[in-house]
Order: sequence, then structure tokens, then C-alpha cells
Amino acid sequence: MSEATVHLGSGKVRELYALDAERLLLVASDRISTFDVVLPTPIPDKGRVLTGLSAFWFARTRGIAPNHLLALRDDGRSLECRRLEMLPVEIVVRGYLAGSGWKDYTATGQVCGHTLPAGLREADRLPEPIVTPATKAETGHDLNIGEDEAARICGHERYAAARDAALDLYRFGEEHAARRGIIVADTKFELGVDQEGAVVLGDEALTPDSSRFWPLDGYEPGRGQPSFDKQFVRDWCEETGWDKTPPGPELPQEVVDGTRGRYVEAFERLTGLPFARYLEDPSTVL
Ligand code: Q0N
Repeated sequence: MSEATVHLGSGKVRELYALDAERLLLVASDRISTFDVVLPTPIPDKGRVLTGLSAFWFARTRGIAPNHLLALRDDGRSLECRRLEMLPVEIVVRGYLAGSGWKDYTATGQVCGHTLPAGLREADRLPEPIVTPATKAETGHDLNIGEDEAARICGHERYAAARDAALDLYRFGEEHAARRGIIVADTKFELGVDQEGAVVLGDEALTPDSSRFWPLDGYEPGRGQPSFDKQFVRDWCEETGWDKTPPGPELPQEVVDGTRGRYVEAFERLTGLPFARYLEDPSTVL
């Protein structure tokens, strides 16, 4: 990495640096988290898979919404990005009934203020995708809020632009992925505002870390679906009897290898490119 690169912060699995007044560097590590805990064992190339997928989507969705991508670095795990003023809410789009959405629906028939038809089963596809904004709570956990509250926080016009962009991006990604055997059950977008006041897509987009990916093969509503990428890790962690508080367990080699294979498979299915070609020349995804 270059000269005066200032570290701005760490996410669970990514690092953020300032390059200059206008540009940031987002670096994806090979760390993996499960049940909200970062495990001590990395998954080789996971950061490259996520960065390559984000860059792929950014390049293909420019016409749907502008995004912060300036350059994909030759290391395959770093994105140079435009600095934005980030909106203080995350935009979650859900096309299927899973996770907290399914929980809320069973209790109230609603998901974050959206009334849904009666009789839906766990993992069912929704009649239309819905937007369920969230804020970062003090604990670092996401707190679901209504769209009305998100509009008050962001400003009504900015929120409407962010919501419309998020819905269009999800519809594009979900359709593309389904044709390649992956269900994008839901996904989280982070958007910001640029110097000209335009609402711009930031962060990562439509990756397995920011989304729920399910294999289309074997999809069966009425039960929880296996995670496309993390199921081996979750299953193995459950078998060990780990109580899901830090520190997490070291993963055995077969779980590391199986999980790396799933990330690479997601990359190859979605991009249509051999991952080996990405490693030789990351710009092949652009
Ligand atoms: C920004 N976050 C939260 C890396 C990701 N383009 C941007 N301009 C200004 N700020 C941000 C971005 C972006 N993307 C986004 N923090 C600052 C997500 N981070 C968490 C840490 O890991």
C-alpha cells in the first residue's frame, strides 16, 4: 500500500483507509465471522472473492445507480473509492422471508411496517421485494426502523432516492443470480451523497457478507435454507457445542477448504469467470 495511507477504521472483516481528501481505500481481509463472532482461522482468498464480486456488480450496475468505485487494485482485495457523506441508515432489501423478517412475520404478520399476505412460509419469496432500513445501534448491532423514520433521519428526498436505487439494484442482482443458481434472499446497501448532492452506492454490494445467498438447487420453502457460503462453518460450529461467545473455535482444514470452495463457486457462478483468471488479472471482472 502507498505512502501516507491513514487507517480510518476496522469493520469485522474489512479495513478502511484514507488515500487523500477525496479517496478512500477499502481492503477486504480473509477473516470470516459466524454467529456475529470473527473466527481465528482465515478463509484463503475470501477477501478477494468479496472484492471481485463487489467490483463486478459496481461495473454492471452503473446505469442503475452511480457508485463509489474508482479503481480495483492489482492485489484483488482493495477498492479505491470516492469519499461520500454516508447516510446514517443502511438500506436492507428483502425478496424472501428469512431471519428477523420471518420472526416478525410469525409474530405480527408484518415486517418493519410492511403488511404481508397471510399464509407465507419461512423462506417464501415475497410478492414484491420490501425495504427495511436499519441504524447502527450503540451495541454495534443493527436496529430495524420504519421507512417513515428513515425518511425523517435522511431527509425525505434523499431517502426516496436511496430506497429507489436499492430496490432497482436488488431486482437486478436477484434476477442475475437466480439465472446462475443463487437466490439472493436479502441484501444490505450503504449509500451516501457525493459533492454534487447525488445519492451514490457505497460500501460493498451484493456479496455473500452483505447478503443472504441460498443455493437454488434444493430450495424448499417451509424450513430454514442453508447458507450458500457459510453453511459448513455453521454446521461445524454447532457440532462442537461452542456457546457462540468469543473466542470462536479454530476451523479444521476440511471446513476451511470446503468454505473456500463455496466462496469461489459463488464468484464463478455470478461472474461467469474462472476465479484463477481473477487472481492473475483482477480487472477481468470490470
Ligand atoms: C464509509 N463506512 C462503513 C469498511 C466498511 N465511500 C465512502 N465514503 C465515506 N465513508 C465511507 C465510504 C464507504 N464505503 C463507510 N465507513 C465509512 C463501512 N465500513 C466499515 C469498516 O470497514
